[in-house]
Amino acid sequence: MNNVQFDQNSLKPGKWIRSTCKMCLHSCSTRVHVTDDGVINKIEGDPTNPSNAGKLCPKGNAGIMRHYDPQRFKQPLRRTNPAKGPGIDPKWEAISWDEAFEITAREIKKSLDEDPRKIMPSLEDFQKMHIWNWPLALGTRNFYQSGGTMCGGAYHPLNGYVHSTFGAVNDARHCNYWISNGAGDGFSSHLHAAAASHWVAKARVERGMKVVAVEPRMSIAAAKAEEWVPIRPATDRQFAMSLSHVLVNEGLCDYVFLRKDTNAPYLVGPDQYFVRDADRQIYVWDTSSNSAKLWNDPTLKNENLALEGEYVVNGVKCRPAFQVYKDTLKDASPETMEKITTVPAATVRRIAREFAKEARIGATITLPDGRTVPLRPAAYNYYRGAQGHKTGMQTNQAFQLVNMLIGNIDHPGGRCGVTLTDGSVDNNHCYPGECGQMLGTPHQLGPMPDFSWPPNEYHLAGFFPVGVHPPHLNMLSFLEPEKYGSTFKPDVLVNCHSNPVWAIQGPRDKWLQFLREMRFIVCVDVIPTEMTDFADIILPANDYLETFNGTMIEPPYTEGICFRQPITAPIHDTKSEEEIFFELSERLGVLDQYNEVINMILGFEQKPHLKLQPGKKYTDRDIAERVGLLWNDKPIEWYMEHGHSSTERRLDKLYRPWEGMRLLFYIEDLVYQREALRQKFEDAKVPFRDEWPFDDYQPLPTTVLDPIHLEPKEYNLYAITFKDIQMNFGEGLSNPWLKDITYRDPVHTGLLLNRGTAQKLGFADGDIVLVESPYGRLYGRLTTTEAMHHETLGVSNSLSRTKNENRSVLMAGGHYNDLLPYDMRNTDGATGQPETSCRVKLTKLDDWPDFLKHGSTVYDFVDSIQKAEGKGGQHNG
Ligand SMILES: Nc1nc2c(c(=O)[nH]1)N[C@H]1C(S)=C(S)[C@@H](COP(=O)(O)OP(=O)(O)OC[C@H]3O[C@@H](n4cnc5c(=O)[nH]c(N)nc54)[C@H](O)[C@@H]3O)O[C@H]1N2
Ligand SMILES: Nc1nc2c(c(=O)[nH]1)N[C@H]1C(S)=C(S)[C@@H](COP(=O)(O)OP(=O)(O)OC[C@H]3O[C@@H](n4cnc5c(=O)[nH]c(N)nc54)[C@H](O)[C@@H]3O)O[C@H]1N2
Ligand code: SF4
Ligand SMILES: [Mo]
Repeated sequence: MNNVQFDQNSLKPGKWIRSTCKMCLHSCSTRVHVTDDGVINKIEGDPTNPSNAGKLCPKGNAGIMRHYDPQRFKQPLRRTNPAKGPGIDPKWEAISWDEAFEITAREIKKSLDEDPRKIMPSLEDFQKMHIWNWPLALGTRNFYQSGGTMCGGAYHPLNGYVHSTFGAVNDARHCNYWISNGAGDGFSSHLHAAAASHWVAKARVERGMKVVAVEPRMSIAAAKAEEWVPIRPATDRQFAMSLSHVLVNEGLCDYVFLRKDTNAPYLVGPDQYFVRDADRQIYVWDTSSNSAKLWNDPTLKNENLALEGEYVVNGVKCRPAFQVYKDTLKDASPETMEKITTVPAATVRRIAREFAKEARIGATITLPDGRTVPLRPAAYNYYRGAQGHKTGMQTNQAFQLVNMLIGNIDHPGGRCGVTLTDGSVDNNHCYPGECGQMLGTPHQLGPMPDFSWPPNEYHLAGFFPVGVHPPHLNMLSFLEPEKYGSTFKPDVLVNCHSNPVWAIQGPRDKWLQFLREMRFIVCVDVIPTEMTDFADIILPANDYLETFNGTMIEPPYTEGICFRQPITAPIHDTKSEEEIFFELSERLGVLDQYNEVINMILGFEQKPHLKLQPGKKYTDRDIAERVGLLWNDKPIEWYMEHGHSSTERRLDKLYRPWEGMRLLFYIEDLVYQREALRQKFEDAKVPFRDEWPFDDYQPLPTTVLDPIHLEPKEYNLYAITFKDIQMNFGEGLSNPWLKDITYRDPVHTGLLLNRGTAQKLGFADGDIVLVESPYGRLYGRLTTTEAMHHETLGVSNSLSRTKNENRSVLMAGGHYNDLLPYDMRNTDGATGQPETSCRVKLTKLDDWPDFLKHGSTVYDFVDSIQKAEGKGGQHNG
C-alpha cells in the first residue's frame, strides 16, 4: 500500500496496517499506525473502503485508549469475595489460564450434565456470530443479553417481512427528502454512523437533500435538519398513519407500484385471510371484466387490478388489502392524530404533500447495470427511538407503509433493505413465497425456539414465533415461576462482550438479585464493567487491535468482508475469544457440535472445503481466513494486505432484489401466526392464555394506543433516552477521550427539560430532582432547554451510570432503565419488543441523596471541567 499519503500523521517511524474498527458493532475500515517499537499511535479511516470512505467517528479514533487502558484485564482472575454488588470489590486473584479453564469448564459441565437449560448465555459480539451462537452446541436456547429486543425487537422481523433483510435505511445517494424519525442514521448512530453521516452530509451539500426530523428531542439530526417536528414519545405510529391518511386520501400514492409490485390488490376476507380457491390460490378483482380472478390468471393486466372497493367472491365479502388499510386510516386523520402526537394537523398535511412531491412518482432512473427502475428520492427513516415501543410490529409496519405508498421500497432514493451479511458474494437474500409474493423472513437472527408448555426457555422466547429474543422477560420467570411455568432455574451464566447489568431494562436491584442467585458466572471481557463485577471467573480477551476477524454488518452501499488483524501482539496475558470458546467446547465435550454450529452459522457449508472438521480446534485467524475465502476465494494474505473486500454493492442486490415477486403490503402471515399460537396456548391450557396480547399481531397497523399513555396522570411527563456519535452503551464512558468530549456537552450533563415546562412546574435550571416512574427512580440535575418536546424529559446514556469497580466510570444519579417496565403489558405480543420510554414525575430536592455525595460522580466531574474552564458550575458536595 502507498505509505506516502499517510506519513504526515505519525511522528515516529513505523508502518500502517489495514484493519477494521470494533468500537461499535459496525465495521468501518481502518488503517492503524504502529511504531517500529510496537506502539499504536494513530487510527484513521481507510479511504479504500467505499463504505466509510476514510471516515471514522470519535469512537473509532479512541480505540487506542481502549487498547492501552490501564484498567484492562491483564490475566485470568478468580473472585475471592463471595459478596456481589455495585461497588463491592470482587477481590480478584490472578490465576493461570489452565486453572481458569478448568474451573469454568467444571462449573458449566455440572449444569450441562443436569439440564443444559440451566445455562444462561449472554454473548453479544455482533461481529462474531460464531461466538453468539455457541450455546446451540450446548442445547440451551436461553438468552440473557441486552441487545435482543431493546433496539430492534420489532424492527428486524418487520424488515424481514418487507425487504427480507435485517436492517433498512434511506438511500442517501439519491434521496432528496429524508424524514428522520427517532433514529440517528446519517447523523449520530445506527448503521455505520461514520459512513452514513458522510453519505448524508454529501447529499445535503451536493443535492440540498432536505431533512425533517420528527423527535421529542432536538437530536443532532434535528439540529441540522431544515425542520424539527417535536412529537410526544411513543406516538410515532399514529404520526406515520396520519401521513398515510393524507397520501391515501389525496391520491398521492404510487398506484403502478402497488398494483404490480405488492400484494395490495389481493382480496382480504372478513377473517383477515386472503380469499382463496380450493388450490389455495388468491383472488384479485379485475376491473376490466368486473370479476374476480386468480392472481396468476394470464388474462389479468396489472393496471386493471382493483386497489379499492368492496366485492363478493364465492359468497365471501372482501376488499383489496389497500382498501382495508384505507378503511383503517379513516380513524387516523391528521386532526384526530394531532391529539395523540401533538403534531399540528397542518404540519402533517404539508409534510405528506412535500414528501409525495419529492418522491417524483412516475420518475425512473437508468442504473449502470442497464436496468431502468423507479426513482423515488423521498424516504421515511426510523429506528430505536420511534420503534422501541409496546406495539412494535404494527409501528414498524406503519412506518414502512409510508414508504410503500409512494413506491420507494428498494428503489433509488427510497427505503432500501440492508442485509446483516451475505456470506458469499453470489447470495441474494430474497426468495419466492406463495402466490407470487416474496417470502417474508422475520427470523433474521435464526429461527426462534418452538412453543412448549411448560416453557423450555426462561425468557419465554417460544411464545414469540416471529420475534426476537426478549431478555427482559427472564425477570417474569424469576419473579413468578409458578405463573410462567418455570420447571428449571438457570444457575450458570456465560457472558462475553455483553453488559446486561447496564443495558437491560427493569429494576437493577432485582436483576442484581437474579445474578446473585447464579451458582457461577464467567465473563469474557476486556475491561471491568457492571457485569464483570458479578463474575466468579474473568477470562480476559484480546482486544480488537490484537485479533483476526472477518465481518460485514449492514453497510447499505457496499458488500464484502471487513477484515481485522493484529496490530500488536497481545500486550497482556489474554486470549482470543475463539481460543477461549474452542477450548471450553473441548473441555465440555461439545467441540464437534460447536464446529457444526459454526459451519451452519457462518455458511461454511456452502463451500465444503472450508468446513470445520470434527475434533479440531481453530484460531481466530483460521475463522477469519475462512470468512474471507467464503466471500471471494481470496487467501488471508490478500486480506492482510487489502484490509477488506468491500466493493460497491451489486446493484441487483440493492435495488429490486425481489424482481418478479410481490412485496408484502399486507402481512397475512401474522394472522396465521397469531391463530396458530392461540391454538397452541389453548391446547396446552396455558394458564394466562386469556391475558396474552394476541391482538398485537395484525396484518396491517392500527391506531391502538400504547399503555404508556394510560399510566396514572400524576406521572405528568414522558422520559426517553438517547446516545450520540461519540458514545456507545456501557463501555464508551470509561474511555478518557470519549468521556471528555461527552461531559463537555450540556446535552449529556443534565436531565433535559423544556424551559417553558420547567417554569410551569416550578423548576429551574440546575435543580436537583428525583425522577420517578411507576417502576423505578433516578436522581439528576435539570438542564432546561428549548430543544425538548414540552412533555418530555431527556436522559442521555451518559447519565445512566451506576457504581462499579471500573475507576474510569463515573456514577450518575441512577439508571434510566430502572424507570422502564418489564412486563407483558408493555411488551409487543408479536415480537417481544419492550417499551423503551416511560412516564415520570419530578420532585425538587434540596440536596443530593447521601449515596451521591460520596465519591466522584458525573456531576462532580462536570463541575470540575466547568471550573477549570472558568464557567462556574455547581458543586454537589
Ligand atoms: N454512535 C453510536 N452508533 C451506534 C451505536 C452506538 O452505541 N453508538 N449502537 C448501535 C446499536 S446496537 C443500535 S440499536 C443503533 C441505535 O440507533 P438509534 O435508534 O439511531 O439510536 P438512539 O439514540 O437509541 O435513538 C434514536 C433517537 O430516538 C429518539 N427518541 C427516543 N424516544 C423517542 C420516541 O418515542 N419517538 C421518537 N420519534 N424519537 C425518540 C432519541 O432522542 C434519539 O435521538 O445504533 C447503532 N449505532
Ligand atoms: N438506557 C439504555 N439502555 C440500553 C440502550 C440505550 O441506548 N440506553 N441501548 C440498548 C441497545 S440498542 C443495545 S444493543 C444494548 C447494548 O448492550 P451491550 O451489548 O451489553 O453493550 P455494551 O455496553 O457496549 O457492552 C459490550 C461489552 O463488551 C465489552 N467489550 C468491548 N470490546 C470487547 C472485546 O473485544 N471482547 C470482549 N469479549 N468484550 C469486549 C465491553 O467491555 C462491554 O462490557 O443496550 C440496550 N440498553
Ligand atoms: S461507526 Fe465509529 S465506532 Fe462504529 S465502526 Fe465506524 S468508526 Fe468504529
Ligand atoms: Mo442495539
